Amino acid sequence: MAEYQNIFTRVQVHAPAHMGVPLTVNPESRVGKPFHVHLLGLIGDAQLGPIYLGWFGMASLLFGFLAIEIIGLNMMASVNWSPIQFIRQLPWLALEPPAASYGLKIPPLAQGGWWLMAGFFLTLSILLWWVRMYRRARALGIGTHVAWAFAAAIWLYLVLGFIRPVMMGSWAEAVPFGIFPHLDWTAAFSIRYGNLFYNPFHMLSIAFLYGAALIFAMHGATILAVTRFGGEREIEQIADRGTASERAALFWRWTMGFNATMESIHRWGWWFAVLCPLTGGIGILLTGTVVDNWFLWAVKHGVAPMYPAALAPLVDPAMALTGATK
Ligand code: 07D
Ligand code: 07D
Repeated sequence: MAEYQNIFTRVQVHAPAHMGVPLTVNPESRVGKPFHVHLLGLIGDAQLGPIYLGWFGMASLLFGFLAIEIIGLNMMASVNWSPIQFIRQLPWLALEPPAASYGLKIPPLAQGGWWLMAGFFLTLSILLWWVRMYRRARALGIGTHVAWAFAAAIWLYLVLGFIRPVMMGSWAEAVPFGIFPHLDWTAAFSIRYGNLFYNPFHMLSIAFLYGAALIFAMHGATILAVTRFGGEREIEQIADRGTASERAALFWRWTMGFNATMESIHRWGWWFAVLCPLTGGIGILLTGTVVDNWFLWAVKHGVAPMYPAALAPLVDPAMALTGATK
């Protein structure tokens, strides 16, 4: 039995490198002499290269490098240019957005200007990478599903760092760059807006996050379970009956009465993954713009119970504010 508990890919193709379909436009962009790496073959295709180096990809890498460079040098400056402290404290270091007093104005470099510049370059880099994915898919004559799934993640990223801060009128609302600092921001954001757990779009986002993990676990496990019948060769399996694909389907029909198909399971996976950041972005966009306190919102709509009157009457702190802060 143990031989079928396959963790690593067990079959590696040892054949002359495959150059891929001929390119009609920019054939010179596909560069590098391909070679085989055994270790890569354990987790994927053993052949490395050739890679497509188009202008969008190159520009994306350049702007991405600029962004990381700005973030890294600012972090380095924050530890007095000590390489040892930089490594030791890296998870805690940050490049913070400007203070609220600057609103949406361009602040001096050391007061958040570097943050704005790094964010600009990072966004440019991400958008250019999206264009690369879209154009490579079109060049191959395949669907653009990967690009649109990536776009869903970019939507959440843009809401967090650009769209919502602009709607709130301040860059200070945006996420800082840094490993733990961005977690501190996430926790502070939840508390400031009355506990994000009561945001129904956060609930939806979590359901799709867990759902995507569950669906991928079920699909990955099912396919691995039928590799002894050649189940990973999906194309033949869709057409041929009485084979791995059918056993996989029957397993689920027997255990839960219903089964996905070779086609539909991938639609389930795509939609759950895409809906996670899509609903999440809606939830973040509503926070502070439409709803100021998700707990009080939930009480009002009968989702959460009000604390007993005996425990001090609950007042939204934001409601008690007067003057400019309100
Ligand atoms: C496995 C694909 C590979 C990608 C990796 C991430 C960088 C950042 C930059 C030091 C699954 C590469 C990381 C390039 C280095 C600097 C300045 C994807 C895989 C390995 N987060 N987050 C992480 C980002 C937000 C949250 C880890 C990015 C929101 C929580 C990593 C963004 C909120 C936890 C990271 C972003 C939030 C994390 C692992 C952008 C709400 C964790 C990520 C651009 C959504 C976990 C210390 C991972 C952790 C974690 C990156 C946004 C919450 C550093 C790039 C603002 C609660 N986040 N995050 O594996 O260990 O993703 O944190 O929006 O617990 Mg985050
Ligand atoms: C971040 C999309 C952007 C990323 C891009 C990638 C690079 C690097 C480099 C490959 C992830 C760019 C890549 C630049 C490439 C290399 C090397 C997607 C991103 C474009 N929450 N929460 C979510 C849970 C709490 C809070 C979503 C769980 C608390 C905030 C998710 C719990 C508080 C936000 C989720 C929990 C809180 C979220 C993220 C449990 C903190 C968000 C989905 C069990 C105290 C975000 C609506 C996602 C959101 C979000 C899960 C608890 C705060 C479902 C399971 C109550 C502020 N939370 N959360 O896809 O959308 O992220 O909320 O407690 O902003 Mg939460």
